[in-house]
Amino acid sequence: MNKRAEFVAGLEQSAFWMPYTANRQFKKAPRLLARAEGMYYWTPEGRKVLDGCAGLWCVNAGHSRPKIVEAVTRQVATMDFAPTFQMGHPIAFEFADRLARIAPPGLSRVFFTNSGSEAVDTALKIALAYQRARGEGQRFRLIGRERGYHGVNFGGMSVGGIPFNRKTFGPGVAGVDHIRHTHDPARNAFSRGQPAHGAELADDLERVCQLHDPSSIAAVIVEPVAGSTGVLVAPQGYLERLREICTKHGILLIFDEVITGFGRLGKAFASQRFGVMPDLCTTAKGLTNGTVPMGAVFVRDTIYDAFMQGPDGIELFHGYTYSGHPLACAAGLGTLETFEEEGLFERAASLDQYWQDAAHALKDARHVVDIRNLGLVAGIELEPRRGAPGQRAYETFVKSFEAGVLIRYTGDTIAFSPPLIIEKPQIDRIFQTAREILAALD
Ligand code: PXG
Repeated sequence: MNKRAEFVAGLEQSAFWMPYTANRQFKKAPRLLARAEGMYYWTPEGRKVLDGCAGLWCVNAGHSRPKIVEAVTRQVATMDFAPTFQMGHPIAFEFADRLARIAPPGLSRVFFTNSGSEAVDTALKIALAYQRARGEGQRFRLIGRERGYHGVNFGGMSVGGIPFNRKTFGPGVAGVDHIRHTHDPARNAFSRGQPAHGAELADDLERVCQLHDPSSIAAVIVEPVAGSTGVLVAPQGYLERLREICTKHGILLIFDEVITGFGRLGKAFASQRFGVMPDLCTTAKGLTNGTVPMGAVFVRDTIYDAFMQGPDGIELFHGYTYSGHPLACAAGLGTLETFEEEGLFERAASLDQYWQDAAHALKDARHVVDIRNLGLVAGIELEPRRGAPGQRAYETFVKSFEAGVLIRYTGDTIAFSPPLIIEKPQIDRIFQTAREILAALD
């Protein structure tokens, strides 16, 4: 047996319980990656694979970039770990201050976590504690949206709106409700960028307010562009309306920018692209270019100030052993430097039109029923195979990997979100590969 065959034969017994994976199916026919650089992965056999989804929507500056590698290498040799509970290390302060400079205006306080899921649960807790700190402790409700994804911890799962992620895990957090999603293919199929129809769907928040009494609601959380449920872009005017309703009722608005943050839409954050400011903003992924796990919650200054006016002592009883981990901060600083030096957010903006045209060129491709896009994100929805929903998108993903292009799929939508360093011929290759695969697919 050669080395790969031996490895694969051992996989079925492997101890690794893989996340969000059909373990038995995967371990019989694994897809493996062994090395990465720039726009590419290499498999253990040395096959080159173009990265059409930035790993998992996180490697925004491309793989193994020198500034980031150097920063992390230097940091691990200098100080591996140091606590941030009643202790500090300069690099955590430096990174937070650097982030504050590119933060959405007014949201210049930063709380560090280790993932997007932790950022979401942290933001929800800050929202509840803030309402209490300002004398509105009766505001205990948290409102999410159908088809929202906010990670997998209990808070994020509860406000999330994906049935499979919820149904086997009990009742979740109390006091949660959901507004309806914005997906409306009957009116909006093949929209380029923000769909024209659906601003009025934000009024569903008024319905929920009337049902529960707005003075019981602490916060609303939404993704400006939902990634995991198939690239659902907020309709024109929708986020503005949501903002208005929240302001009117004293409800905090949280944008979950775990995917949209750090240049994905051609600006540092989606809030800047849309010109709508939330009160809190959750991030992760692109924050450290995926190199070291980290998340961050950006908090409106007035919210931070409310905590700082309380009694002396610990203002927020919350934090993780690894909040502000030195290696993550080093990776983050290297990432910001790379973004800035190479103008990657502007680069993403300049590719916007080309990307959009390349994606929508598949309008006449086989099986395609909708195409959605914004910034360097695109989703192509396929007609489900009869009796086997999701199967067609899954097969497209597998065949695309075999053809040398890594993409994602969710339900019957295939999703694309490349590193922001992508070149135009690589954009062509990603969509051309998808077109050829779809043409040959049942
Ligand atoms: N919020 C949003 C909006 C996300 O997209 C999380 C929170 C959770 O982040 P962590 O770091 O805890 O995973 C996410 C994560 C996909 C895919 O391909 C999307 C995510 C993760 C893995 C795969 O759709 N989003």
